[in-house]
Amino acid sequence: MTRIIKLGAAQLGPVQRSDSRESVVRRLLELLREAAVMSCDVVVFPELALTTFFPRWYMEDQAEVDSFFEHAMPGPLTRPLFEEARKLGIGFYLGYAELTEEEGRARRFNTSILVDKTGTIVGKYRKIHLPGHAEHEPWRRFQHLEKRYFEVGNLNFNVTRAYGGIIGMAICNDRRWPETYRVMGLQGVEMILLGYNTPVHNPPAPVHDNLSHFHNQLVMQAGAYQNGTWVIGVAKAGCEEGCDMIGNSSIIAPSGEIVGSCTTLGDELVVARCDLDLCNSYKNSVFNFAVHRQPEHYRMIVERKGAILPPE
Ligand code: CDV
Repeated sequence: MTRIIKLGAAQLGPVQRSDSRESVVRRLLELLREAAVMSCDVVVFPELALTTFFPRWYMEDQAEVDSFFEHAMPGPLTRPLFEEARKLGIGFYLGYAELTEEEGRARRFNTSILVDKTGTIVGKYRKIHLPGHAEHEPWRRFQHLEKRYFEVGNLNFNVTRAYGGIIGMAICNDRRWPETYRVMGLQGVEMILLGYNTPVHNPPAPVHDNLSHFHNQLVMQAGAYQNGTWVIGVAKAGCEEGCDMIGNSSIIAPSGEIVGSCTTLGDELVVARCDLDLCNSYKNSVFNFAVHRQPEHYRMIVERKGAILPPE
């Protein structure tokens, strides 16, 4: 029996600072309904899908920062998404800024959730690889203050049994790190869902700017192939508050091939029938970890933050 997930990659065009949450949720609902008409099982929305990418601004007023965060999920403005999902019998992945009370204090994470067809949250992930910087750097054309506004995620790279398969989540910069895929690959992941906000311009390394699309696809295609998993990468794209962001939302098969991708920089749905059993031909052959992976034969390398210790 084949295990098919009909997957909708729901790219969003820009969300401006003046756009209300209500208006963004209306756009998400429209994409959700379009996906339901196409018989999708699950729809993937981008990272921080409910607001503009606010880490591009330096803000000192915590109340202002917190206005970009969700204090509950679902909350009053996002509940319609969950209700519509239940009504249509379709699930979704959603990225948002999470403000929560844990260990007796307010904590802020760049978070994604996986919601099943009954509108129930069945998985949660908090971004681990937070790019950018923590202090104001006025020399930049725009800031990237994720290290200021979020804590590093504390939920590991776990996988969830959902939609008849083994599903993992990651967020944006995580996709550039091989360990993201491998940690989930070692848990048998069959489909990794991830949203991103990626500016074309990279202030610390502008020579990479013309490679931003290539690097986006390179990392996701390699992660898919090397772990025999589907990878779904979904952008918030276009010109947001003067900052150009890449699109190219893609559905990538375990072969590493792109089987569907967005062609615009706006709200756009791309759909593919994803056969989870395609993972097996990679997991059982060239990437049969139990048979061919040789971790016990590597020289033990001890990693320190930012440096690899030389071998003894
Ligand atoms: N939102 C992100 O994590 N963006 C990073 C940028 C800063 C390079 C990314 O990896 O796409």
